[in-house]
Amino acid sequence: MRVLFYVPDNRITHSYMPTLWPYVLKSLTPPGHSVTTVDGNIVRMNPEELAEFVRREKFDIVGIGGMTRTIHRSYAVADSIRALGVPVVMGGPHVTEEPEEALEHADSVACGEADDLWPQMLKDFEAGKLQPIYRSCEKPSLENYPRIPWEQTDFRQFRVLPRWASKALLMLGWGRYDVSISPVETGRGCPYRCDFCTVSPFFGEKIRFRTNESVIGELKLLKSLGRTLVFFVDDNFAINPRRAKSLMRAMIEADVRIYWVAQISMNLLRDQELLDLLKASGCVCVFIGLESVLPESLKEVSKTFNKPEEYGEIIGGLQRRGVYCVTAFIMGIDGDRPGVARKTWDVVQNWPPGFFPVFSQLTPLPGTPLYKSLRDQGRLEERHWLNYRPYGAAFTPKNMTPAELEKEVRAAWGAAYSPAGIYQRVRRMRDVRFVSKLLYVFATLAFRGIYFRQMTVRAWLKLIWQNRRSVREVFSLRSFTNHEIAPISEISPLPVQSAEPSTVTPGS
Ligand code: B12
Ligand code: SF4
Repeated sequence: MRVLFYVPDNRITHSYMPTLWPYVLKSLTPPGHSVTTVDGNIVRMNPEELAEFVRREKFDIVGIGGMTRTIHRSYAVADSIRALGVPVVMGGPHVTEEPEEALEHADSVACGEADDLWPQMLKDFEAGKLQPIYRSCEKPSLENYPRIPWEQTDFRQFRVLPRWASKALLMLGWGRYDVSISPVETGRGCPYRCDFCTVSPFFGEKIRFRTNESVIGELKLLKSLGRTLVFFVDDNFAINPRRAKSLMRAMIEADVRIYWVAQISMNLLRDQELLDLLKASGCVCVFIGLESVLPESLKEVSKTFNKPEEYGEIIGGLQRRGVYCVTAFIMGIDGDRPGVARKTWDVVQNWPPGFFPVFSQLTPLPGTPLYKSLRDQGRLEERHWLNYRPYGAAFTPKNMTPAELEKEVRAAWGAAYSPAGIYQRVRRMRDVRFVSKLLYVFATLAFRGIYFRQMTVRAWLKLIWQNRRSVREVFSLRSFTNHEIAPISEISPLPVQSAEPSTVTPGS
């Protein structure tokens, strides 16, 4: 059989790393089938062009990803492909919650984790017995996680830097800064059950981990392929601190030395030993869901383990070790009122400067407690995903209008990523050395692109000109003599202790 996996395009951003599910499912595909993956954020095709590609390449079946944000695109391409008579299967968090809706566009839907379902779906398809719905009864153990054949992947598609910049780095002997990101999962599940999040309902509250050996094997493979940065896509990498420490020690012991980023909730980042190990094992950036600086809003979304009064200190603790952070905020929570962007920025701008703030509006995703409660209150735009509007409010906020909410999100991005906002942070990095500063400014401008459209060379040149004060600061003389935030090459391993994994301690 010839299988095509298609990652739907979001029509805004480029893909800077492979999306994991097609690679996991490919490695679980029984021998005798050929699997091709197309990422719509790399190869931009409209539904008709994709259908033409499917016809030309004679695919027998097409698997399409189904997340809420891009589900309208998934359905559009599925309709075009099915019009050719080629069957479509779908999977992912959205269609797991809305299988009936998905079946209006697909022949079959995998609900939940599909590690065990996919081989069965393929077998049934070959036998002409494809079922409409496949549902996993048990969450798959990750003890026997498949080996992903990354050596078969053409990573050149997933560039972060433009080609000329990669070449320039290579010529300057700074090839290690040519960021190339690879996704790796080490565990699934989260016990925290934040109201807006699909992870606990989808992956379950019980956490399952891969073995240290399996993760290290994958990291070594990626390193051998010249990959420079790993994104641990676990939703909370340190959810079991003892296990996280054990894995990081094992990475140090095995001398893996690949830089990595991960998502970790802020309550777990109080642990100084954990922070030391992050640094020692190569962590360069942590994604933290701070959500709000207002305790009343955190309470509304059941995330009171976040303590706003600790945010600055925790970010500082990471930065002292040369670890940057992406701080994610949600606006439109019931505690929020007009002016929330200003309130947030007033707090955030005083934090140690090496962070990248991102803002989104609260989004009711199907299957979450938030979704159910807004629906019960009649405040939900039903099936809002079919009428997708980037950063549009899909519900009626309690203390503002939807338009006011959209304005707040815009104001937050505007404050954080205006030339003045960026310079405010870069200026406070006076004591930081050149490479770190340069990377920070480049990454800041790239993060700006999540909200503001800036895909062309012209847009980037304009951006650089607008931010010339920050650029000047990067190239100032003091940048070449300072070293306060360690550059990412200075990873000094800690003494290695036991690398034995331990049992789960949720909620710690
Ligand atoms: C990495 C990640 C990202 C990366 C994606 C980059 C990339 N190239 O991968 C970044 C940071 C860019 C990102 C962005 C966003 N993300 Co995100 N992200 C994740 C994260 C943490 C990991 C995804 C992953 O690799 N998982 C591991 C794989 C193996 O699991 P999986 O994708 O679910 O696939 C399994 C099954 O679902 C199934 N399956 C999936 N697809 C298919 C298709 C077929 C045909 C079949 C048979 C089976 C199948 O099989 C797989 C194996 O079991 C997940 C949370 C999570 N743990 O999954 C959130 C998650 C997917 N993201 C989410 C959201 C909301 C977003 C954003 C909208 C956030 C925002 N406010 O902007 C954006 C939108 C991105 C876009 N497409 O435009 C939600 C989606 C919920 C939903 N209902 O859709 C999740 C679940 C997190 C959450 N808090 O709820 N994200
Ligand atoms: S801690 Fe993160 S992954 Fe876990 S439920 Fe909350 S938002 Fe989701």
